[in-house]
Amino acid sequence: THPNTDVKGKEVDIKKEEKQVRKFVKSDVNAAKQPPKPTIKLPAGEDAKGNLTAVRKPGVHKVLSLDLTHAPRDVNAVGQFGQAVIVGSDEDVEVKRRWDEGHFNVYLSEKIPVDRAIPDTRPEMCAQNVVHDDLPSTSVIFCFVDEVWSTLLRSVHSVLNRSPPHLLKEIILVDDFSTKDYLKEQLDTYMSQFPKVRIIRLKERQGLIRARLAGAASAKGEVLTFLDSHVECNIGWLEPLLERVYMDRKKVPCPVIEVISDKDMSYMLVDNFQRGIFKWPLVFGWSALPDEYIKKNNMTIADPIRCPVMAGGLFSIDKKYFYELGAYDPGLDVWGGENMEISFKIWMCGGEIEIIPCSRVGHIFRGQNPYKFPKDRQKTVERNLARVAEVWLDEYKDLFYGHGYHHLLDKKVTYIGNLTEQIDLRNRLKCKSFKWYLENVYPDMVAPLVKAEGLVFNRGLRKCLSLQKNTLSFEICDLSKQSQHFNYTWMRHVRQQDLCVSPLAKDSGITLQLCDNAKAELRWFHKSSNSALAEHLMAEFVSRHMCLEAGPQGDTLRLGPCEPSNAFQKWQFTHYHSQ
Ligand code: LR7
Ligand code: MN
Repeated sequence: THPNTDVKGKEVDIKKEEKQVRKFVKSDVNAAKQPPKPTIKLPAGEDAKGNLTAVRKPGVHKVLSLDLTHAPRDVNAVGQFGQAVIVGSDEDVEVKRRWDEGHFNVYLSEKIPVDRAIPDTRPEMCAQNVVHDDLPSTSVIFCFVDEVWSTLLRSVHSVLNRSPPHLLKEIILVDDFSTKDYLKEQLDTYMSQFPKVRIIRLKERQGLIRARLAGAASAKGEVLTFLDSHVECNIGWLEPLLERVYMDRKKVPCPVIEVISDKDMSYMLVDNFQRGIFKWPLVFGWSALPDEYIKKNNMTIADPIRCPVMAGGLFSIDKKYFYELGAYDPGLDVWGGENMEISFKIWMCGGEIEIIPCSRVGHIFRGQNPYKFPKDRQKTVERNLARVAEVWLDEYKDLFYGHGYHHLLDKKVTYIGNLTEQIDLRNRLKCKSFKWYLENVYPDMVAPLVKAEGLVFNRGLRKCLSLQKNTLSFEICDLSKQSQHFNYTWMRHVRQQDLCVSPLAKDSGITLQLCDNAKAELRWFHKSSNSALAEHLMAEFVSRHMCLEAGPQGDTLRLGPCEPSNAFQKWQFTHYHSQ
């Protein structure tokens, strides 16, 4: 017998209950700020909506659109149905006092039932969708460090209450060496009432990446489903995810991540057609699908959305496939960058990432991480990102370093650790290039390999820089002469082939050196407009106030104290790709 039958009677009541309150606030959290651009190419065997053109097997049923909570709901409880709660001003002190425990309204969260109802925010057609009867089962993995009691429980209850039992193999809680007492025996005792819940305790702080790996290693389900430990899974969230994996084991589906307010704990709807993207230097963000793309492909709000990168915390993946991909780089520490790593890996090595609008999970977005980083937070995250850039970005890694991470190059080798295994893995899997990824998965990404190029025109002299026989000089500008062509790179090099324009340390002369990313003295600040020293080439490393300057006779090239209006210090490249 299918679980659909024994709970069917309940379905009606609960639906009615949830319809009582449906007040959603359009959220501008993470709203798209980028103007939409080109189209995304489709893989073979799939239509524009991401539906596979091949059907798998007969034996389907309607998505189980129900909340399996059998206990009668306390309709008078605060926060019920995902409503906002206004805390009385007399309680403000308590709210403030407890805020830092989780960097959200911990005080209020405690007053809200751990199994509260939330509004069914799926597009209407989702409830009519069919899924296969023989979907694979999943292990749901929550890793946490010092998570707030009420939100951890609410996360677990939402999975227990809204997942078809036959598909939920187990819930694995990986305690990443929490320091809070309530997360010890008290948590064991509480969870012992649920046979499906298992707790794994790490003996030292591993960070979320290795904590997830520990959870995955002991998972018994065919599919792994990772979730953050402060979420609420919505009605019918699981089946649409598993359906995608079942149809194609290389699909990695993510739910729509909705917003649970950190202040009033209300459950808020997010905009439709949002996909995960990144900007330089590998910063995650959301961006709406281009309108033309939606129209051209006749997309409805319920169709899967192909995603260049995932947010990181919430996704399902075929367990075997996860390991075929080499799981996560275990050298990533604590927090950050792992979503970029797994996203590039999935796309470049033959898989796909999708957001499934019929699957929705609320997440508390916090202003700060509420737990301590064993080392400096900034350093940890940038080190993780540098590992990802070194392994996956090919020649485009310059764009990563060029957007504010030059300093990582100075001591790269010792700083970011050994990458041999990750590079071997990429070769073994015969993954495609990052260029392929940009062209096929994220064509609207702007990724010029140099910042500027062409002739280097000096405004005062009205001549161009030329490099002949290892010597720099000035000539009448002539685009047809290769000797006058230079690049201004992301490393901030003024470069022709392997040679870089370099200040001489001793006098204020200029020389040429073999380009070397690790040599900070080869870096020149240059902005073509919008700065006090527009068009200047500033030798930051030598002195903050020294600029490249042509002699009025065109016979010298030297460093001089920067002067905003000195035309002999103004240099212009023929073409600028980026500012
Ligand atoms: O050392 C740690 N050990 C842990 O177990 C640090 C964290 N954790 C746990 C933590 O308790 C939580 O359950 O790991 C989970 C994620 O940590 P958060 O909630 O502090 O992360 P986040 O929500 O701020 O950040 C997003 O990016 C992270 C790092 O790259 C992870 O991928 C998170 O899972 C991810 N969260 C989401 O994708 C939810 C939507 C956010 C957006 C956009
Ligand atoms: Mn989170």
